[in-house]
Formats: sequence, C-alpha cells, structure tokens
Amino acid sequence: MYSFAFALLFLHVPQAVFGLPASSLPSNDLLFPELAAREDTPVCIEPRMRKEWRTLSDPEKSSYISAIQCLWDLPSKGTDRIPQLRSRHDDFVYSHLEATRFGSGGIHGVGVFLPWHRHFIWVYENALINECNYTGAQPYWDYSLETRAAGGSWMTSPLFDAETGFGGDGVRALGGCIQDGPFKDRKITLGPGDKVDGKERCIDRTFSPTIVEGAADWDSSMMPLWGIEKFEEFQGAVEGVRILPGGVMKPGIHSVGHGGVGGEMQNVFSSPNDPLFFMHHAALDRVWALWQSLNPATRVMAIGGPTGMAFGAGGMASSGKTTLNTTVNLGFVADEMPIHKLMDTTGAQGEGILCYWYEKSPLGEEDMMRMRGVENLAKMKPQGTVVPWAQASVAPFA
Ligand SMILES: [Cu+2]
Repeated sequence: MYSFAFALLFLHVPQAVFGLPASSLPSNDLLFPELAAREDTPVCIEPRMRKEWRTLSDPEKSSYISAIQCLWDLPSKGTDRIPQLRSRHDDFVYSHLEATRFGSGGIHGVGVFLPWHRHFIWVYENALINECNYTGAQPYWDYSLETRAAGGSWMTSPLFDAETGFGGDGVRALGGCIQDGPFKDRKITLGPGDKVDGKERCIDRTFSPTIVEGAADWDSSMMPLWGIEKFEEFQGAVEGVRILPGGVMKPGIHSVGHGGVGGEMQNVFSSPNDPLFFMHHAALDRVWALWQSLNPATRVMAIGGPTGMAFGAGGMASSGKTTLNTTVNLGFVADEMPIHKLMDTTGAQGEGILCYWYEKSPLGEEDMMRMRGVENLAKMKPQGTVVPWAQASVAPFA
C-alpha cells in the first residue's frame, strides 16, 4: 500500500531516492531514509530531527537551555505521592532514581537499559515541547568529536561553554560545584544515592578529560560496535566497561559520559539532576539507533538480557529474560510501556509510539560505516570481555 505518510517522507529525501552519492546530501537529510520511509508507518509522518549540539545555532541552543530552566520552574506533578519534589524537572530525576532501585529489577545492566532510557528521553523531550513551548528536538552529543583524532578535546567542547552551553567543570575547592553556565545557581535535592531528604546541594562536576581518548574515538571505539550482531553483546559494549587482554579497561560510551563529566553525573540514581544527562543519553540512544539501522530486519526488534539484577556474596545474579513484552516503567511521569513499542524510533515496527531520527553528526563518519556494509563491519568486532556498568560502578568509570 502506498500510504500518504510514505509519500510525505519521500518528499523529505529526494536526493537519496534518486540515488545521488551520500556526499552530495546536505547535512540535514535523513541518514537512513529507508528506515523512516516505510509504508507501514502508522503515525510517524515527520520525525523530530535530533541534532548534534554544535550544529544548533546560538538561538536554538538558548531555546533548549531555556526549556530546561522552564521545567525547573514548573511545579511538580507528583507531590501527592512524593512531597519532597520541588519542580517538574525533579519529577524526571525522581523517575530515574526510583527505577534504579534494585527492588524493581533496576534499569542498568539489565535488558530494559536501552529501551527504558529511550522512553525516558522521549517523555522528557515531550515535556519540553508540550509544557515549555520548546520548538526543537532533544539534541545529542557526539563524543567522538571530543577526541584528538577528530581534532577536538574534552576541555574545549562547546557543550561546556558558559554562554552557549551547559557550563564547565566544578571547582574542587568549592565542593565540586559548577561555577559558570546557566545552571550554576540551581539547587538540587534528590540524591545522592536514592536519598529523598529535601537537603539542598549544588550541581557538581569532576571532569576526567582523558576518558574520551581510546573510548570514544571513531576508529577504535565506535567502528567495532557496528558489526556486533547480538543485542546483549551490543548493550554490554556500550554500557559496560571492556577488559582488554592485559587487563586494560576500556569504558563503553555510557561510561564515557557519566565518568567524563563526573560529580552528579556519576550518581547512578540521581544523575538526571545534571542536564548533561539528557545530552548523554541521547548520544547513547543514537548509537543504538545507528546499530539498529545497519540491519533493520534483525536488529530493530532485537532485545534480550536479564530482567533484574541482584547483588549477592557471589557477585551479581540475574533473573528472568527481557522480551519485547517486558514493560518499561517510568513511574508517574509516563504510562507503563511494553518494550516492543519503543524499539523503532520512527514508530513503524512493533506498534511503535516514537517518531524521531538523528541528524548526521558533523564528524560525517556515519557514511563511511554505512558504505562498508554489515558483513565487513562484523570483522571488526571488539576484543576482550565486558563487565556491566552496575558492577563496574565500583571502578573509576562508573
Ligand atoms: Cu540511567
């Protein structure tokens, strides 16, 4: 059936349809139009385009930051349940904090890790748009741009700009509190740990600038991800810490974001207190979406991993197996959602509810990976064994 949605999406990507080489595509084109342009797409006509932070104009950056401030200034919708919640932003922090508690199986090191955070970002993005009049999409962060190989560095990242970004490092002598940028005067109360005691503190950061080298560069860190075929193996590679032959630790990119920023971002429970959390998890979600797009037939609906983690004397024990019918629970900020509805960012498969895609990063290496083909990418599979993030959180790259 040639649906209206199908036709509209084709209008968005004429160059791709007529087979011009990828290099002639303007940067705002859909990278993988075939994913978005399936004719069975029921509701996703115009996917939100999530862009890399540095491709936003200054007014776009400032409108995103203002929308976050708005969530912080809006009242909580959950005070009937949790009287300590002080703002709408707190509602999201609490959602993550509560879901991280192991009594519910947790959301890290388990099969719901990627879909849970995907839904979380989606609901947060919806709140920015629907409750704070934000007209853009959730931006993402391409960590590979901060590596030497890409001519960048952590410390000069535009993400940390005091005027147009999220502000920079904390000052250790001042309790690690951030001293510049739009959030320097924000007081947070949820956490640390899963504490909900209403005690005020600052947003703190403790940068580990070297973390991106050897952990987020395109050639040695990102390329080996694409050829992994099994979902659990892919999740482990992005979420956990890889132990290479000889004992060298290579953090997955989930650890790069949390460990590189440090401070509140290192807090497994309350890290969404730092707005960089959402840039970071959009980055991770994009990597998952790119991985899915390389072999949509098998990867878009691929899920697995344990449903819960329990810490015991013998380390971690897992229980159950995550399936497409396992639900993702964000507490009071969203309806409970079966995973199958969250697998396809363009909503076409699995009765999907999502509708967004990621615009190409300025790095431009995605085209290269695309051209190599999955068979060739599979030869680059990563080395070593993986320790899940929840377990590795006792290590420096939590
Ligand atoms: Cu998390």
